[in-house]
Amino acid sequence: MERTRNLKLNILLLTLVSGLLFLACSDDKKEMEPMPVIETISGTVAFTNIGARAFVFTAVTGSGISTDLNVENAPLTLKIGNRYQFINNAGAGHPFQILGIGNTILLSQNNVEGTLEKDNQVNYQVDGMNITFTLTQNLADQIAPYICGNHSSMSGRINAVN
Ligand SMILES: [Cu+2]
Repeated sequence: MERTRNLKLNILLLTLVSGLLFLACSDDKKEMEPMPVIETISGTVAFTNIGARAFVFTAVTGSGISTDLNVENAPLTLKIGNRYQFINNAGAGHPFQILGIGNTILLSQNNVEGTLEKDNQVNYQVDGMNITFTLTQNLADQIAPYICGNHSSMSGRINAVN
């Protein structure tokens, strides 16, 4: 009888100790969690098209984003770490894509899935003809031109800056 009780006590103690250890470890893990996902949009850019020849940016608001308005396939400058919304007034016939090095597709407005669309920190969202994403360092490291998913002549440079 005494032995069984001792065994039970030991098991109880072991359970308690391992429980405490687990809690201690979970606390450590909390500090290792990635940065919070950014939801606030810093800057927006609206654009339209000139036939199948060019994208043309028509309006920029907010901060972190700059470009030349009403210029064909103008370069875009985006500050790293900010979240942006692209308003595509060119329509579904001109899906906006952001390419990566070696012409991989990082983000794509059409049914092609870009390699960073599921990235938690990029937090890519499509809302009608608008796309929203965060320019993470990882995305910035890979970023190459923007391009239309249907017309390769509709393309311009993206400069990711600090
Ligand atoms: Cu197009």
